[in-house]
Amino acid sequence: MQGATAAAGAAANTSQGLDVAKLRADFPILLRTINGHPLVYFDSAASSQKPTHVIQTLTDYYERHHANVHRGMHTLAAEATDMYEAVRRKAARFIGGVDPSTVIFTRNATEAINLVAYSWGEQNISAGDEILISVMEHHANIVPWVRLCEKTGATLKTIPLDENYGLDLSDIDTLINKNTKLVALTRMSNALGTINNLAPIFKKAHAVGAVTLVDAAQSAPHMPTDVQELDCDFLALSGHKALGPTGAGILYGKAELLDNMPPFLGGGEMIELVTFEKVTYNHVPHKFEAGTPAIADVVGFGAALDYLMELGMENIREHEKEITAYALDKLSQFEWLKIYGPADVDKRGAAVSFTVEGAHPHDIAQYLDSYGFAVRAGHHCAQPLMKALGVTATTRASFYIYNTLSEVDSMCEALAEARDFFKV
Ligand code: C6P
Repeated sequence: MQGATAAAGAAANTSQGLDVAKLRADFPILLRTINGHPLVYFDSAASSQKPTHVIQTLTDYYERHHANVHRGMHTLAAEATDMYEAVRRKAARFIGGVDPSTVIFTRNATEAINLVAYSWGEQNISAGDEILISVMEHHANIVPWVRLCEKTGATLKTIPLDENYGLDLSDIDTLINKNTKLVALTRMSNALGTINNLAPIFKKAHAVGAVTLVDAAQSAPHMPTDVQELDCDFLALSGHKALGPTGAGILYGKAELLDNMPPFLGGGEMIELVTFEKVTYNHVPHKFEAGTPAIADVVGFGAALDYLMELGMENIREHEKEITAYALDKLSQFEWLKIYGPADVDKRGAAVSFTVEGAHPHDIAQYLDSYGFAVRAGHHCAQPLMKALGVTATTRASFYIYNTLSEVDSMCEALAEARDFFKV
């Protein structure tokens, strides 16, 4: 591949509001070479890379402040507790300025959705009820509901895809009916990039008394999030996709729902009074944070939120629109490549899935890796979606704040070479 690695390494585009060349220096991993080529990290939808600010915050926490939270009377315990609780306030601001007590720390979006399925679901769902999701959901927003339906005798319904890889809402007034108890939808598909306009759907859900949940795992790291604007009752996200460490995510829930839900896990910290006969519970959010939490990861997540809010979520969205539009334009010039996802960047985020005629998506990913490109290939934990698309897998390039147009150019060169290599 001619000159592609140098172009990828140089990577100095500035888009409105983001000084990409400058911020790339904050990500030490971008200095790595992979198979002799500069790393081009196009797998942020799976997990983003971490800026020095986050890495140093983790180190500083462990070197200077670590103790268990909410338990000790000593200075370090107070410091750790203050740092941990400060992140709750930050996260509350990040999702639209909610009451911090409505923000629960979980390990990730998966755990947040499961918390709702167990705690809210088992109390509120019974035989005859309906839960509505969509065909484009990640397994994290499918499996907990399938399991809940198996346990309770409720029925799982799905919103199909339309021809533009959006939600087909033509039957929405049938799909949302008096039996609907929960509507749980992704704001952005990890495998199509589609951004869903959820508020009108949630309005219909609320009109029949249903509860609404947003899977914001893919949207929250990439665009502004406002739970009031989304009109949702629950929202789940993962910190590790938003520059934070693995091990810290959040569940937001409306106070009246959280107050009335039983705990998810039992143990230390979530109780008020324990006897062998009876247990009473701590108030929200502690009722849902049994055991020692991932304190350092939460503190690191706070540093990631600072970094993102400093850049500005609108600026991040604009940068990603620019790079996605560029990638879609370049990729759509290959007649042997098929893109799965909306063509309109106003309706999609920065995860671009595609297949190359005559080559398996895994082979394409491996070929790209030989030139230092990290992309994901597979079903993207969205097997029902793959079935609806009529494929078993796609290759996915997903972009974030540190990616540049020249990196996209390089990938396109490598793809053209891969096509020649695999062509029969
Ligand atoms: N998607 C991807 O490569 P966790 O694993 O809990 O942090 O996130 C789960 C999850 C939930 N919803 C959506 C829309 C997601 O994309 C993901 C994670 C990664 O696409 C890993 S499978």
